Amino acid sequence: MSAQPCTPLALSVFASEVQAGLATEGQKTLPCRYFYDDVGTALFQTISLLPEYGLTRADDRVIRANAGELAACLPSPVAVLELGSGTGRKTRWILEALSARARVAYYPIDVSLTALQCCRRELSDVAGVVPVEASYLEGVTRAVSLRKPRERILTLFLGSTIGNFERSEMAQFLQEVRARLRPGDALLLGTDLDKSESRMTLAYDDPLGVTAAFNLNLLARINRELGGDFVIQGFAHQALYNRSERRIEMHLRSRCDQEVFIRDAGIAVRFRAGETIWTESSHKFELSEVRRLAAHSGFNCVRQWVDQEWPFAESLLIAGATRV
Ligand code: AVJ
Repeated sequence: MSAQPCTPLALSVFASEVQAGLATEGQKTLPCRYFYDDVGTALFQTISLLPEYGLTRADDRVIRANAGELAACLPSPVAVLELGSGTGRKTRWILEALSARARVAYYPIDVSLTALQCCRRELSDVAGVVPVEASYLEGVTRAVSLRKPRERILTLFLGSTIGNFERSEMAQFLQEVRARLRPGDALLLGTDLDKSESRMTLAYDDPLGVTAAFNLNLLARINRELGGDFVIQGFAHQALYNRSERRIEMHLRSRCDQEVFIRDAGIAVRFRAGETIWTESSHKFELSEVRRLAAHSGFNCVRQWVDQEWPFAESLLIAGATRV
């Protein structure tokens, strides 16, 4: 999770992605990656405390309950990599279980320096923390280059972040991770499972409006960092469950006909009343689907642990002998 403001180079990437997503015919979009500036990160942390949003607590519970069994599945020594480490809270259970056998190296990978500093502060007592400030794949490349002889790698991809990818892009991304690993290395993948529609829509449209603020912050961030003039009250948060795609879609719906200028993206954008910006997809999974996804990405799924209170799965994938 991040804590920008963007550096000048990253800012021009942000500007061009905003331009590409909004200055277009048809459905307007914005990448969900940009939710996580300091304000968005704090709002997401609040979401994870809401009774309606059980995902983060379920992730934490399954890991905590099964960390010992997970460690028993892996030979020693192990180096742990984490994609999008955030504050590293759930990671403590895994590092503790592994470090009962041997000292563990932990490479949190995040684009946010604030998140990495937090990880180092929180986890230095249980592991040798080596922060890697990079995108996911670049970070994996860098971390594996520091591998010690005989060391196995366990990569963590938790919190159902994989659910934010398009389904067609999930296997492709995991293949890229697999290509950087060796046979026998492991990937622990957290996925939110399908549940009743009412539970899911409430989780993404909570009565306090925290998720609405999280979604709308994307427009406020464009105003702050790219010189936009969005009137925030002119848009409404919307969370829809798409049953055939098995995903929650978050949108920002224009309440009226309006035009918005975004100085640093060099665009003027017209909205019709009711028109939306699609900001996030949060895919939900079946257990068998995760096993299939693993197989298509060059991994074998050897264990799956599920939280009963809030259906959520942790799947342990082992890199196979051949890449795909
Ligand atoms: C960060 C992937 C866990 O998709 O559920 C929370 C982000 N979006 N509420 C998710 C989010 C709306 C979230 N993850």
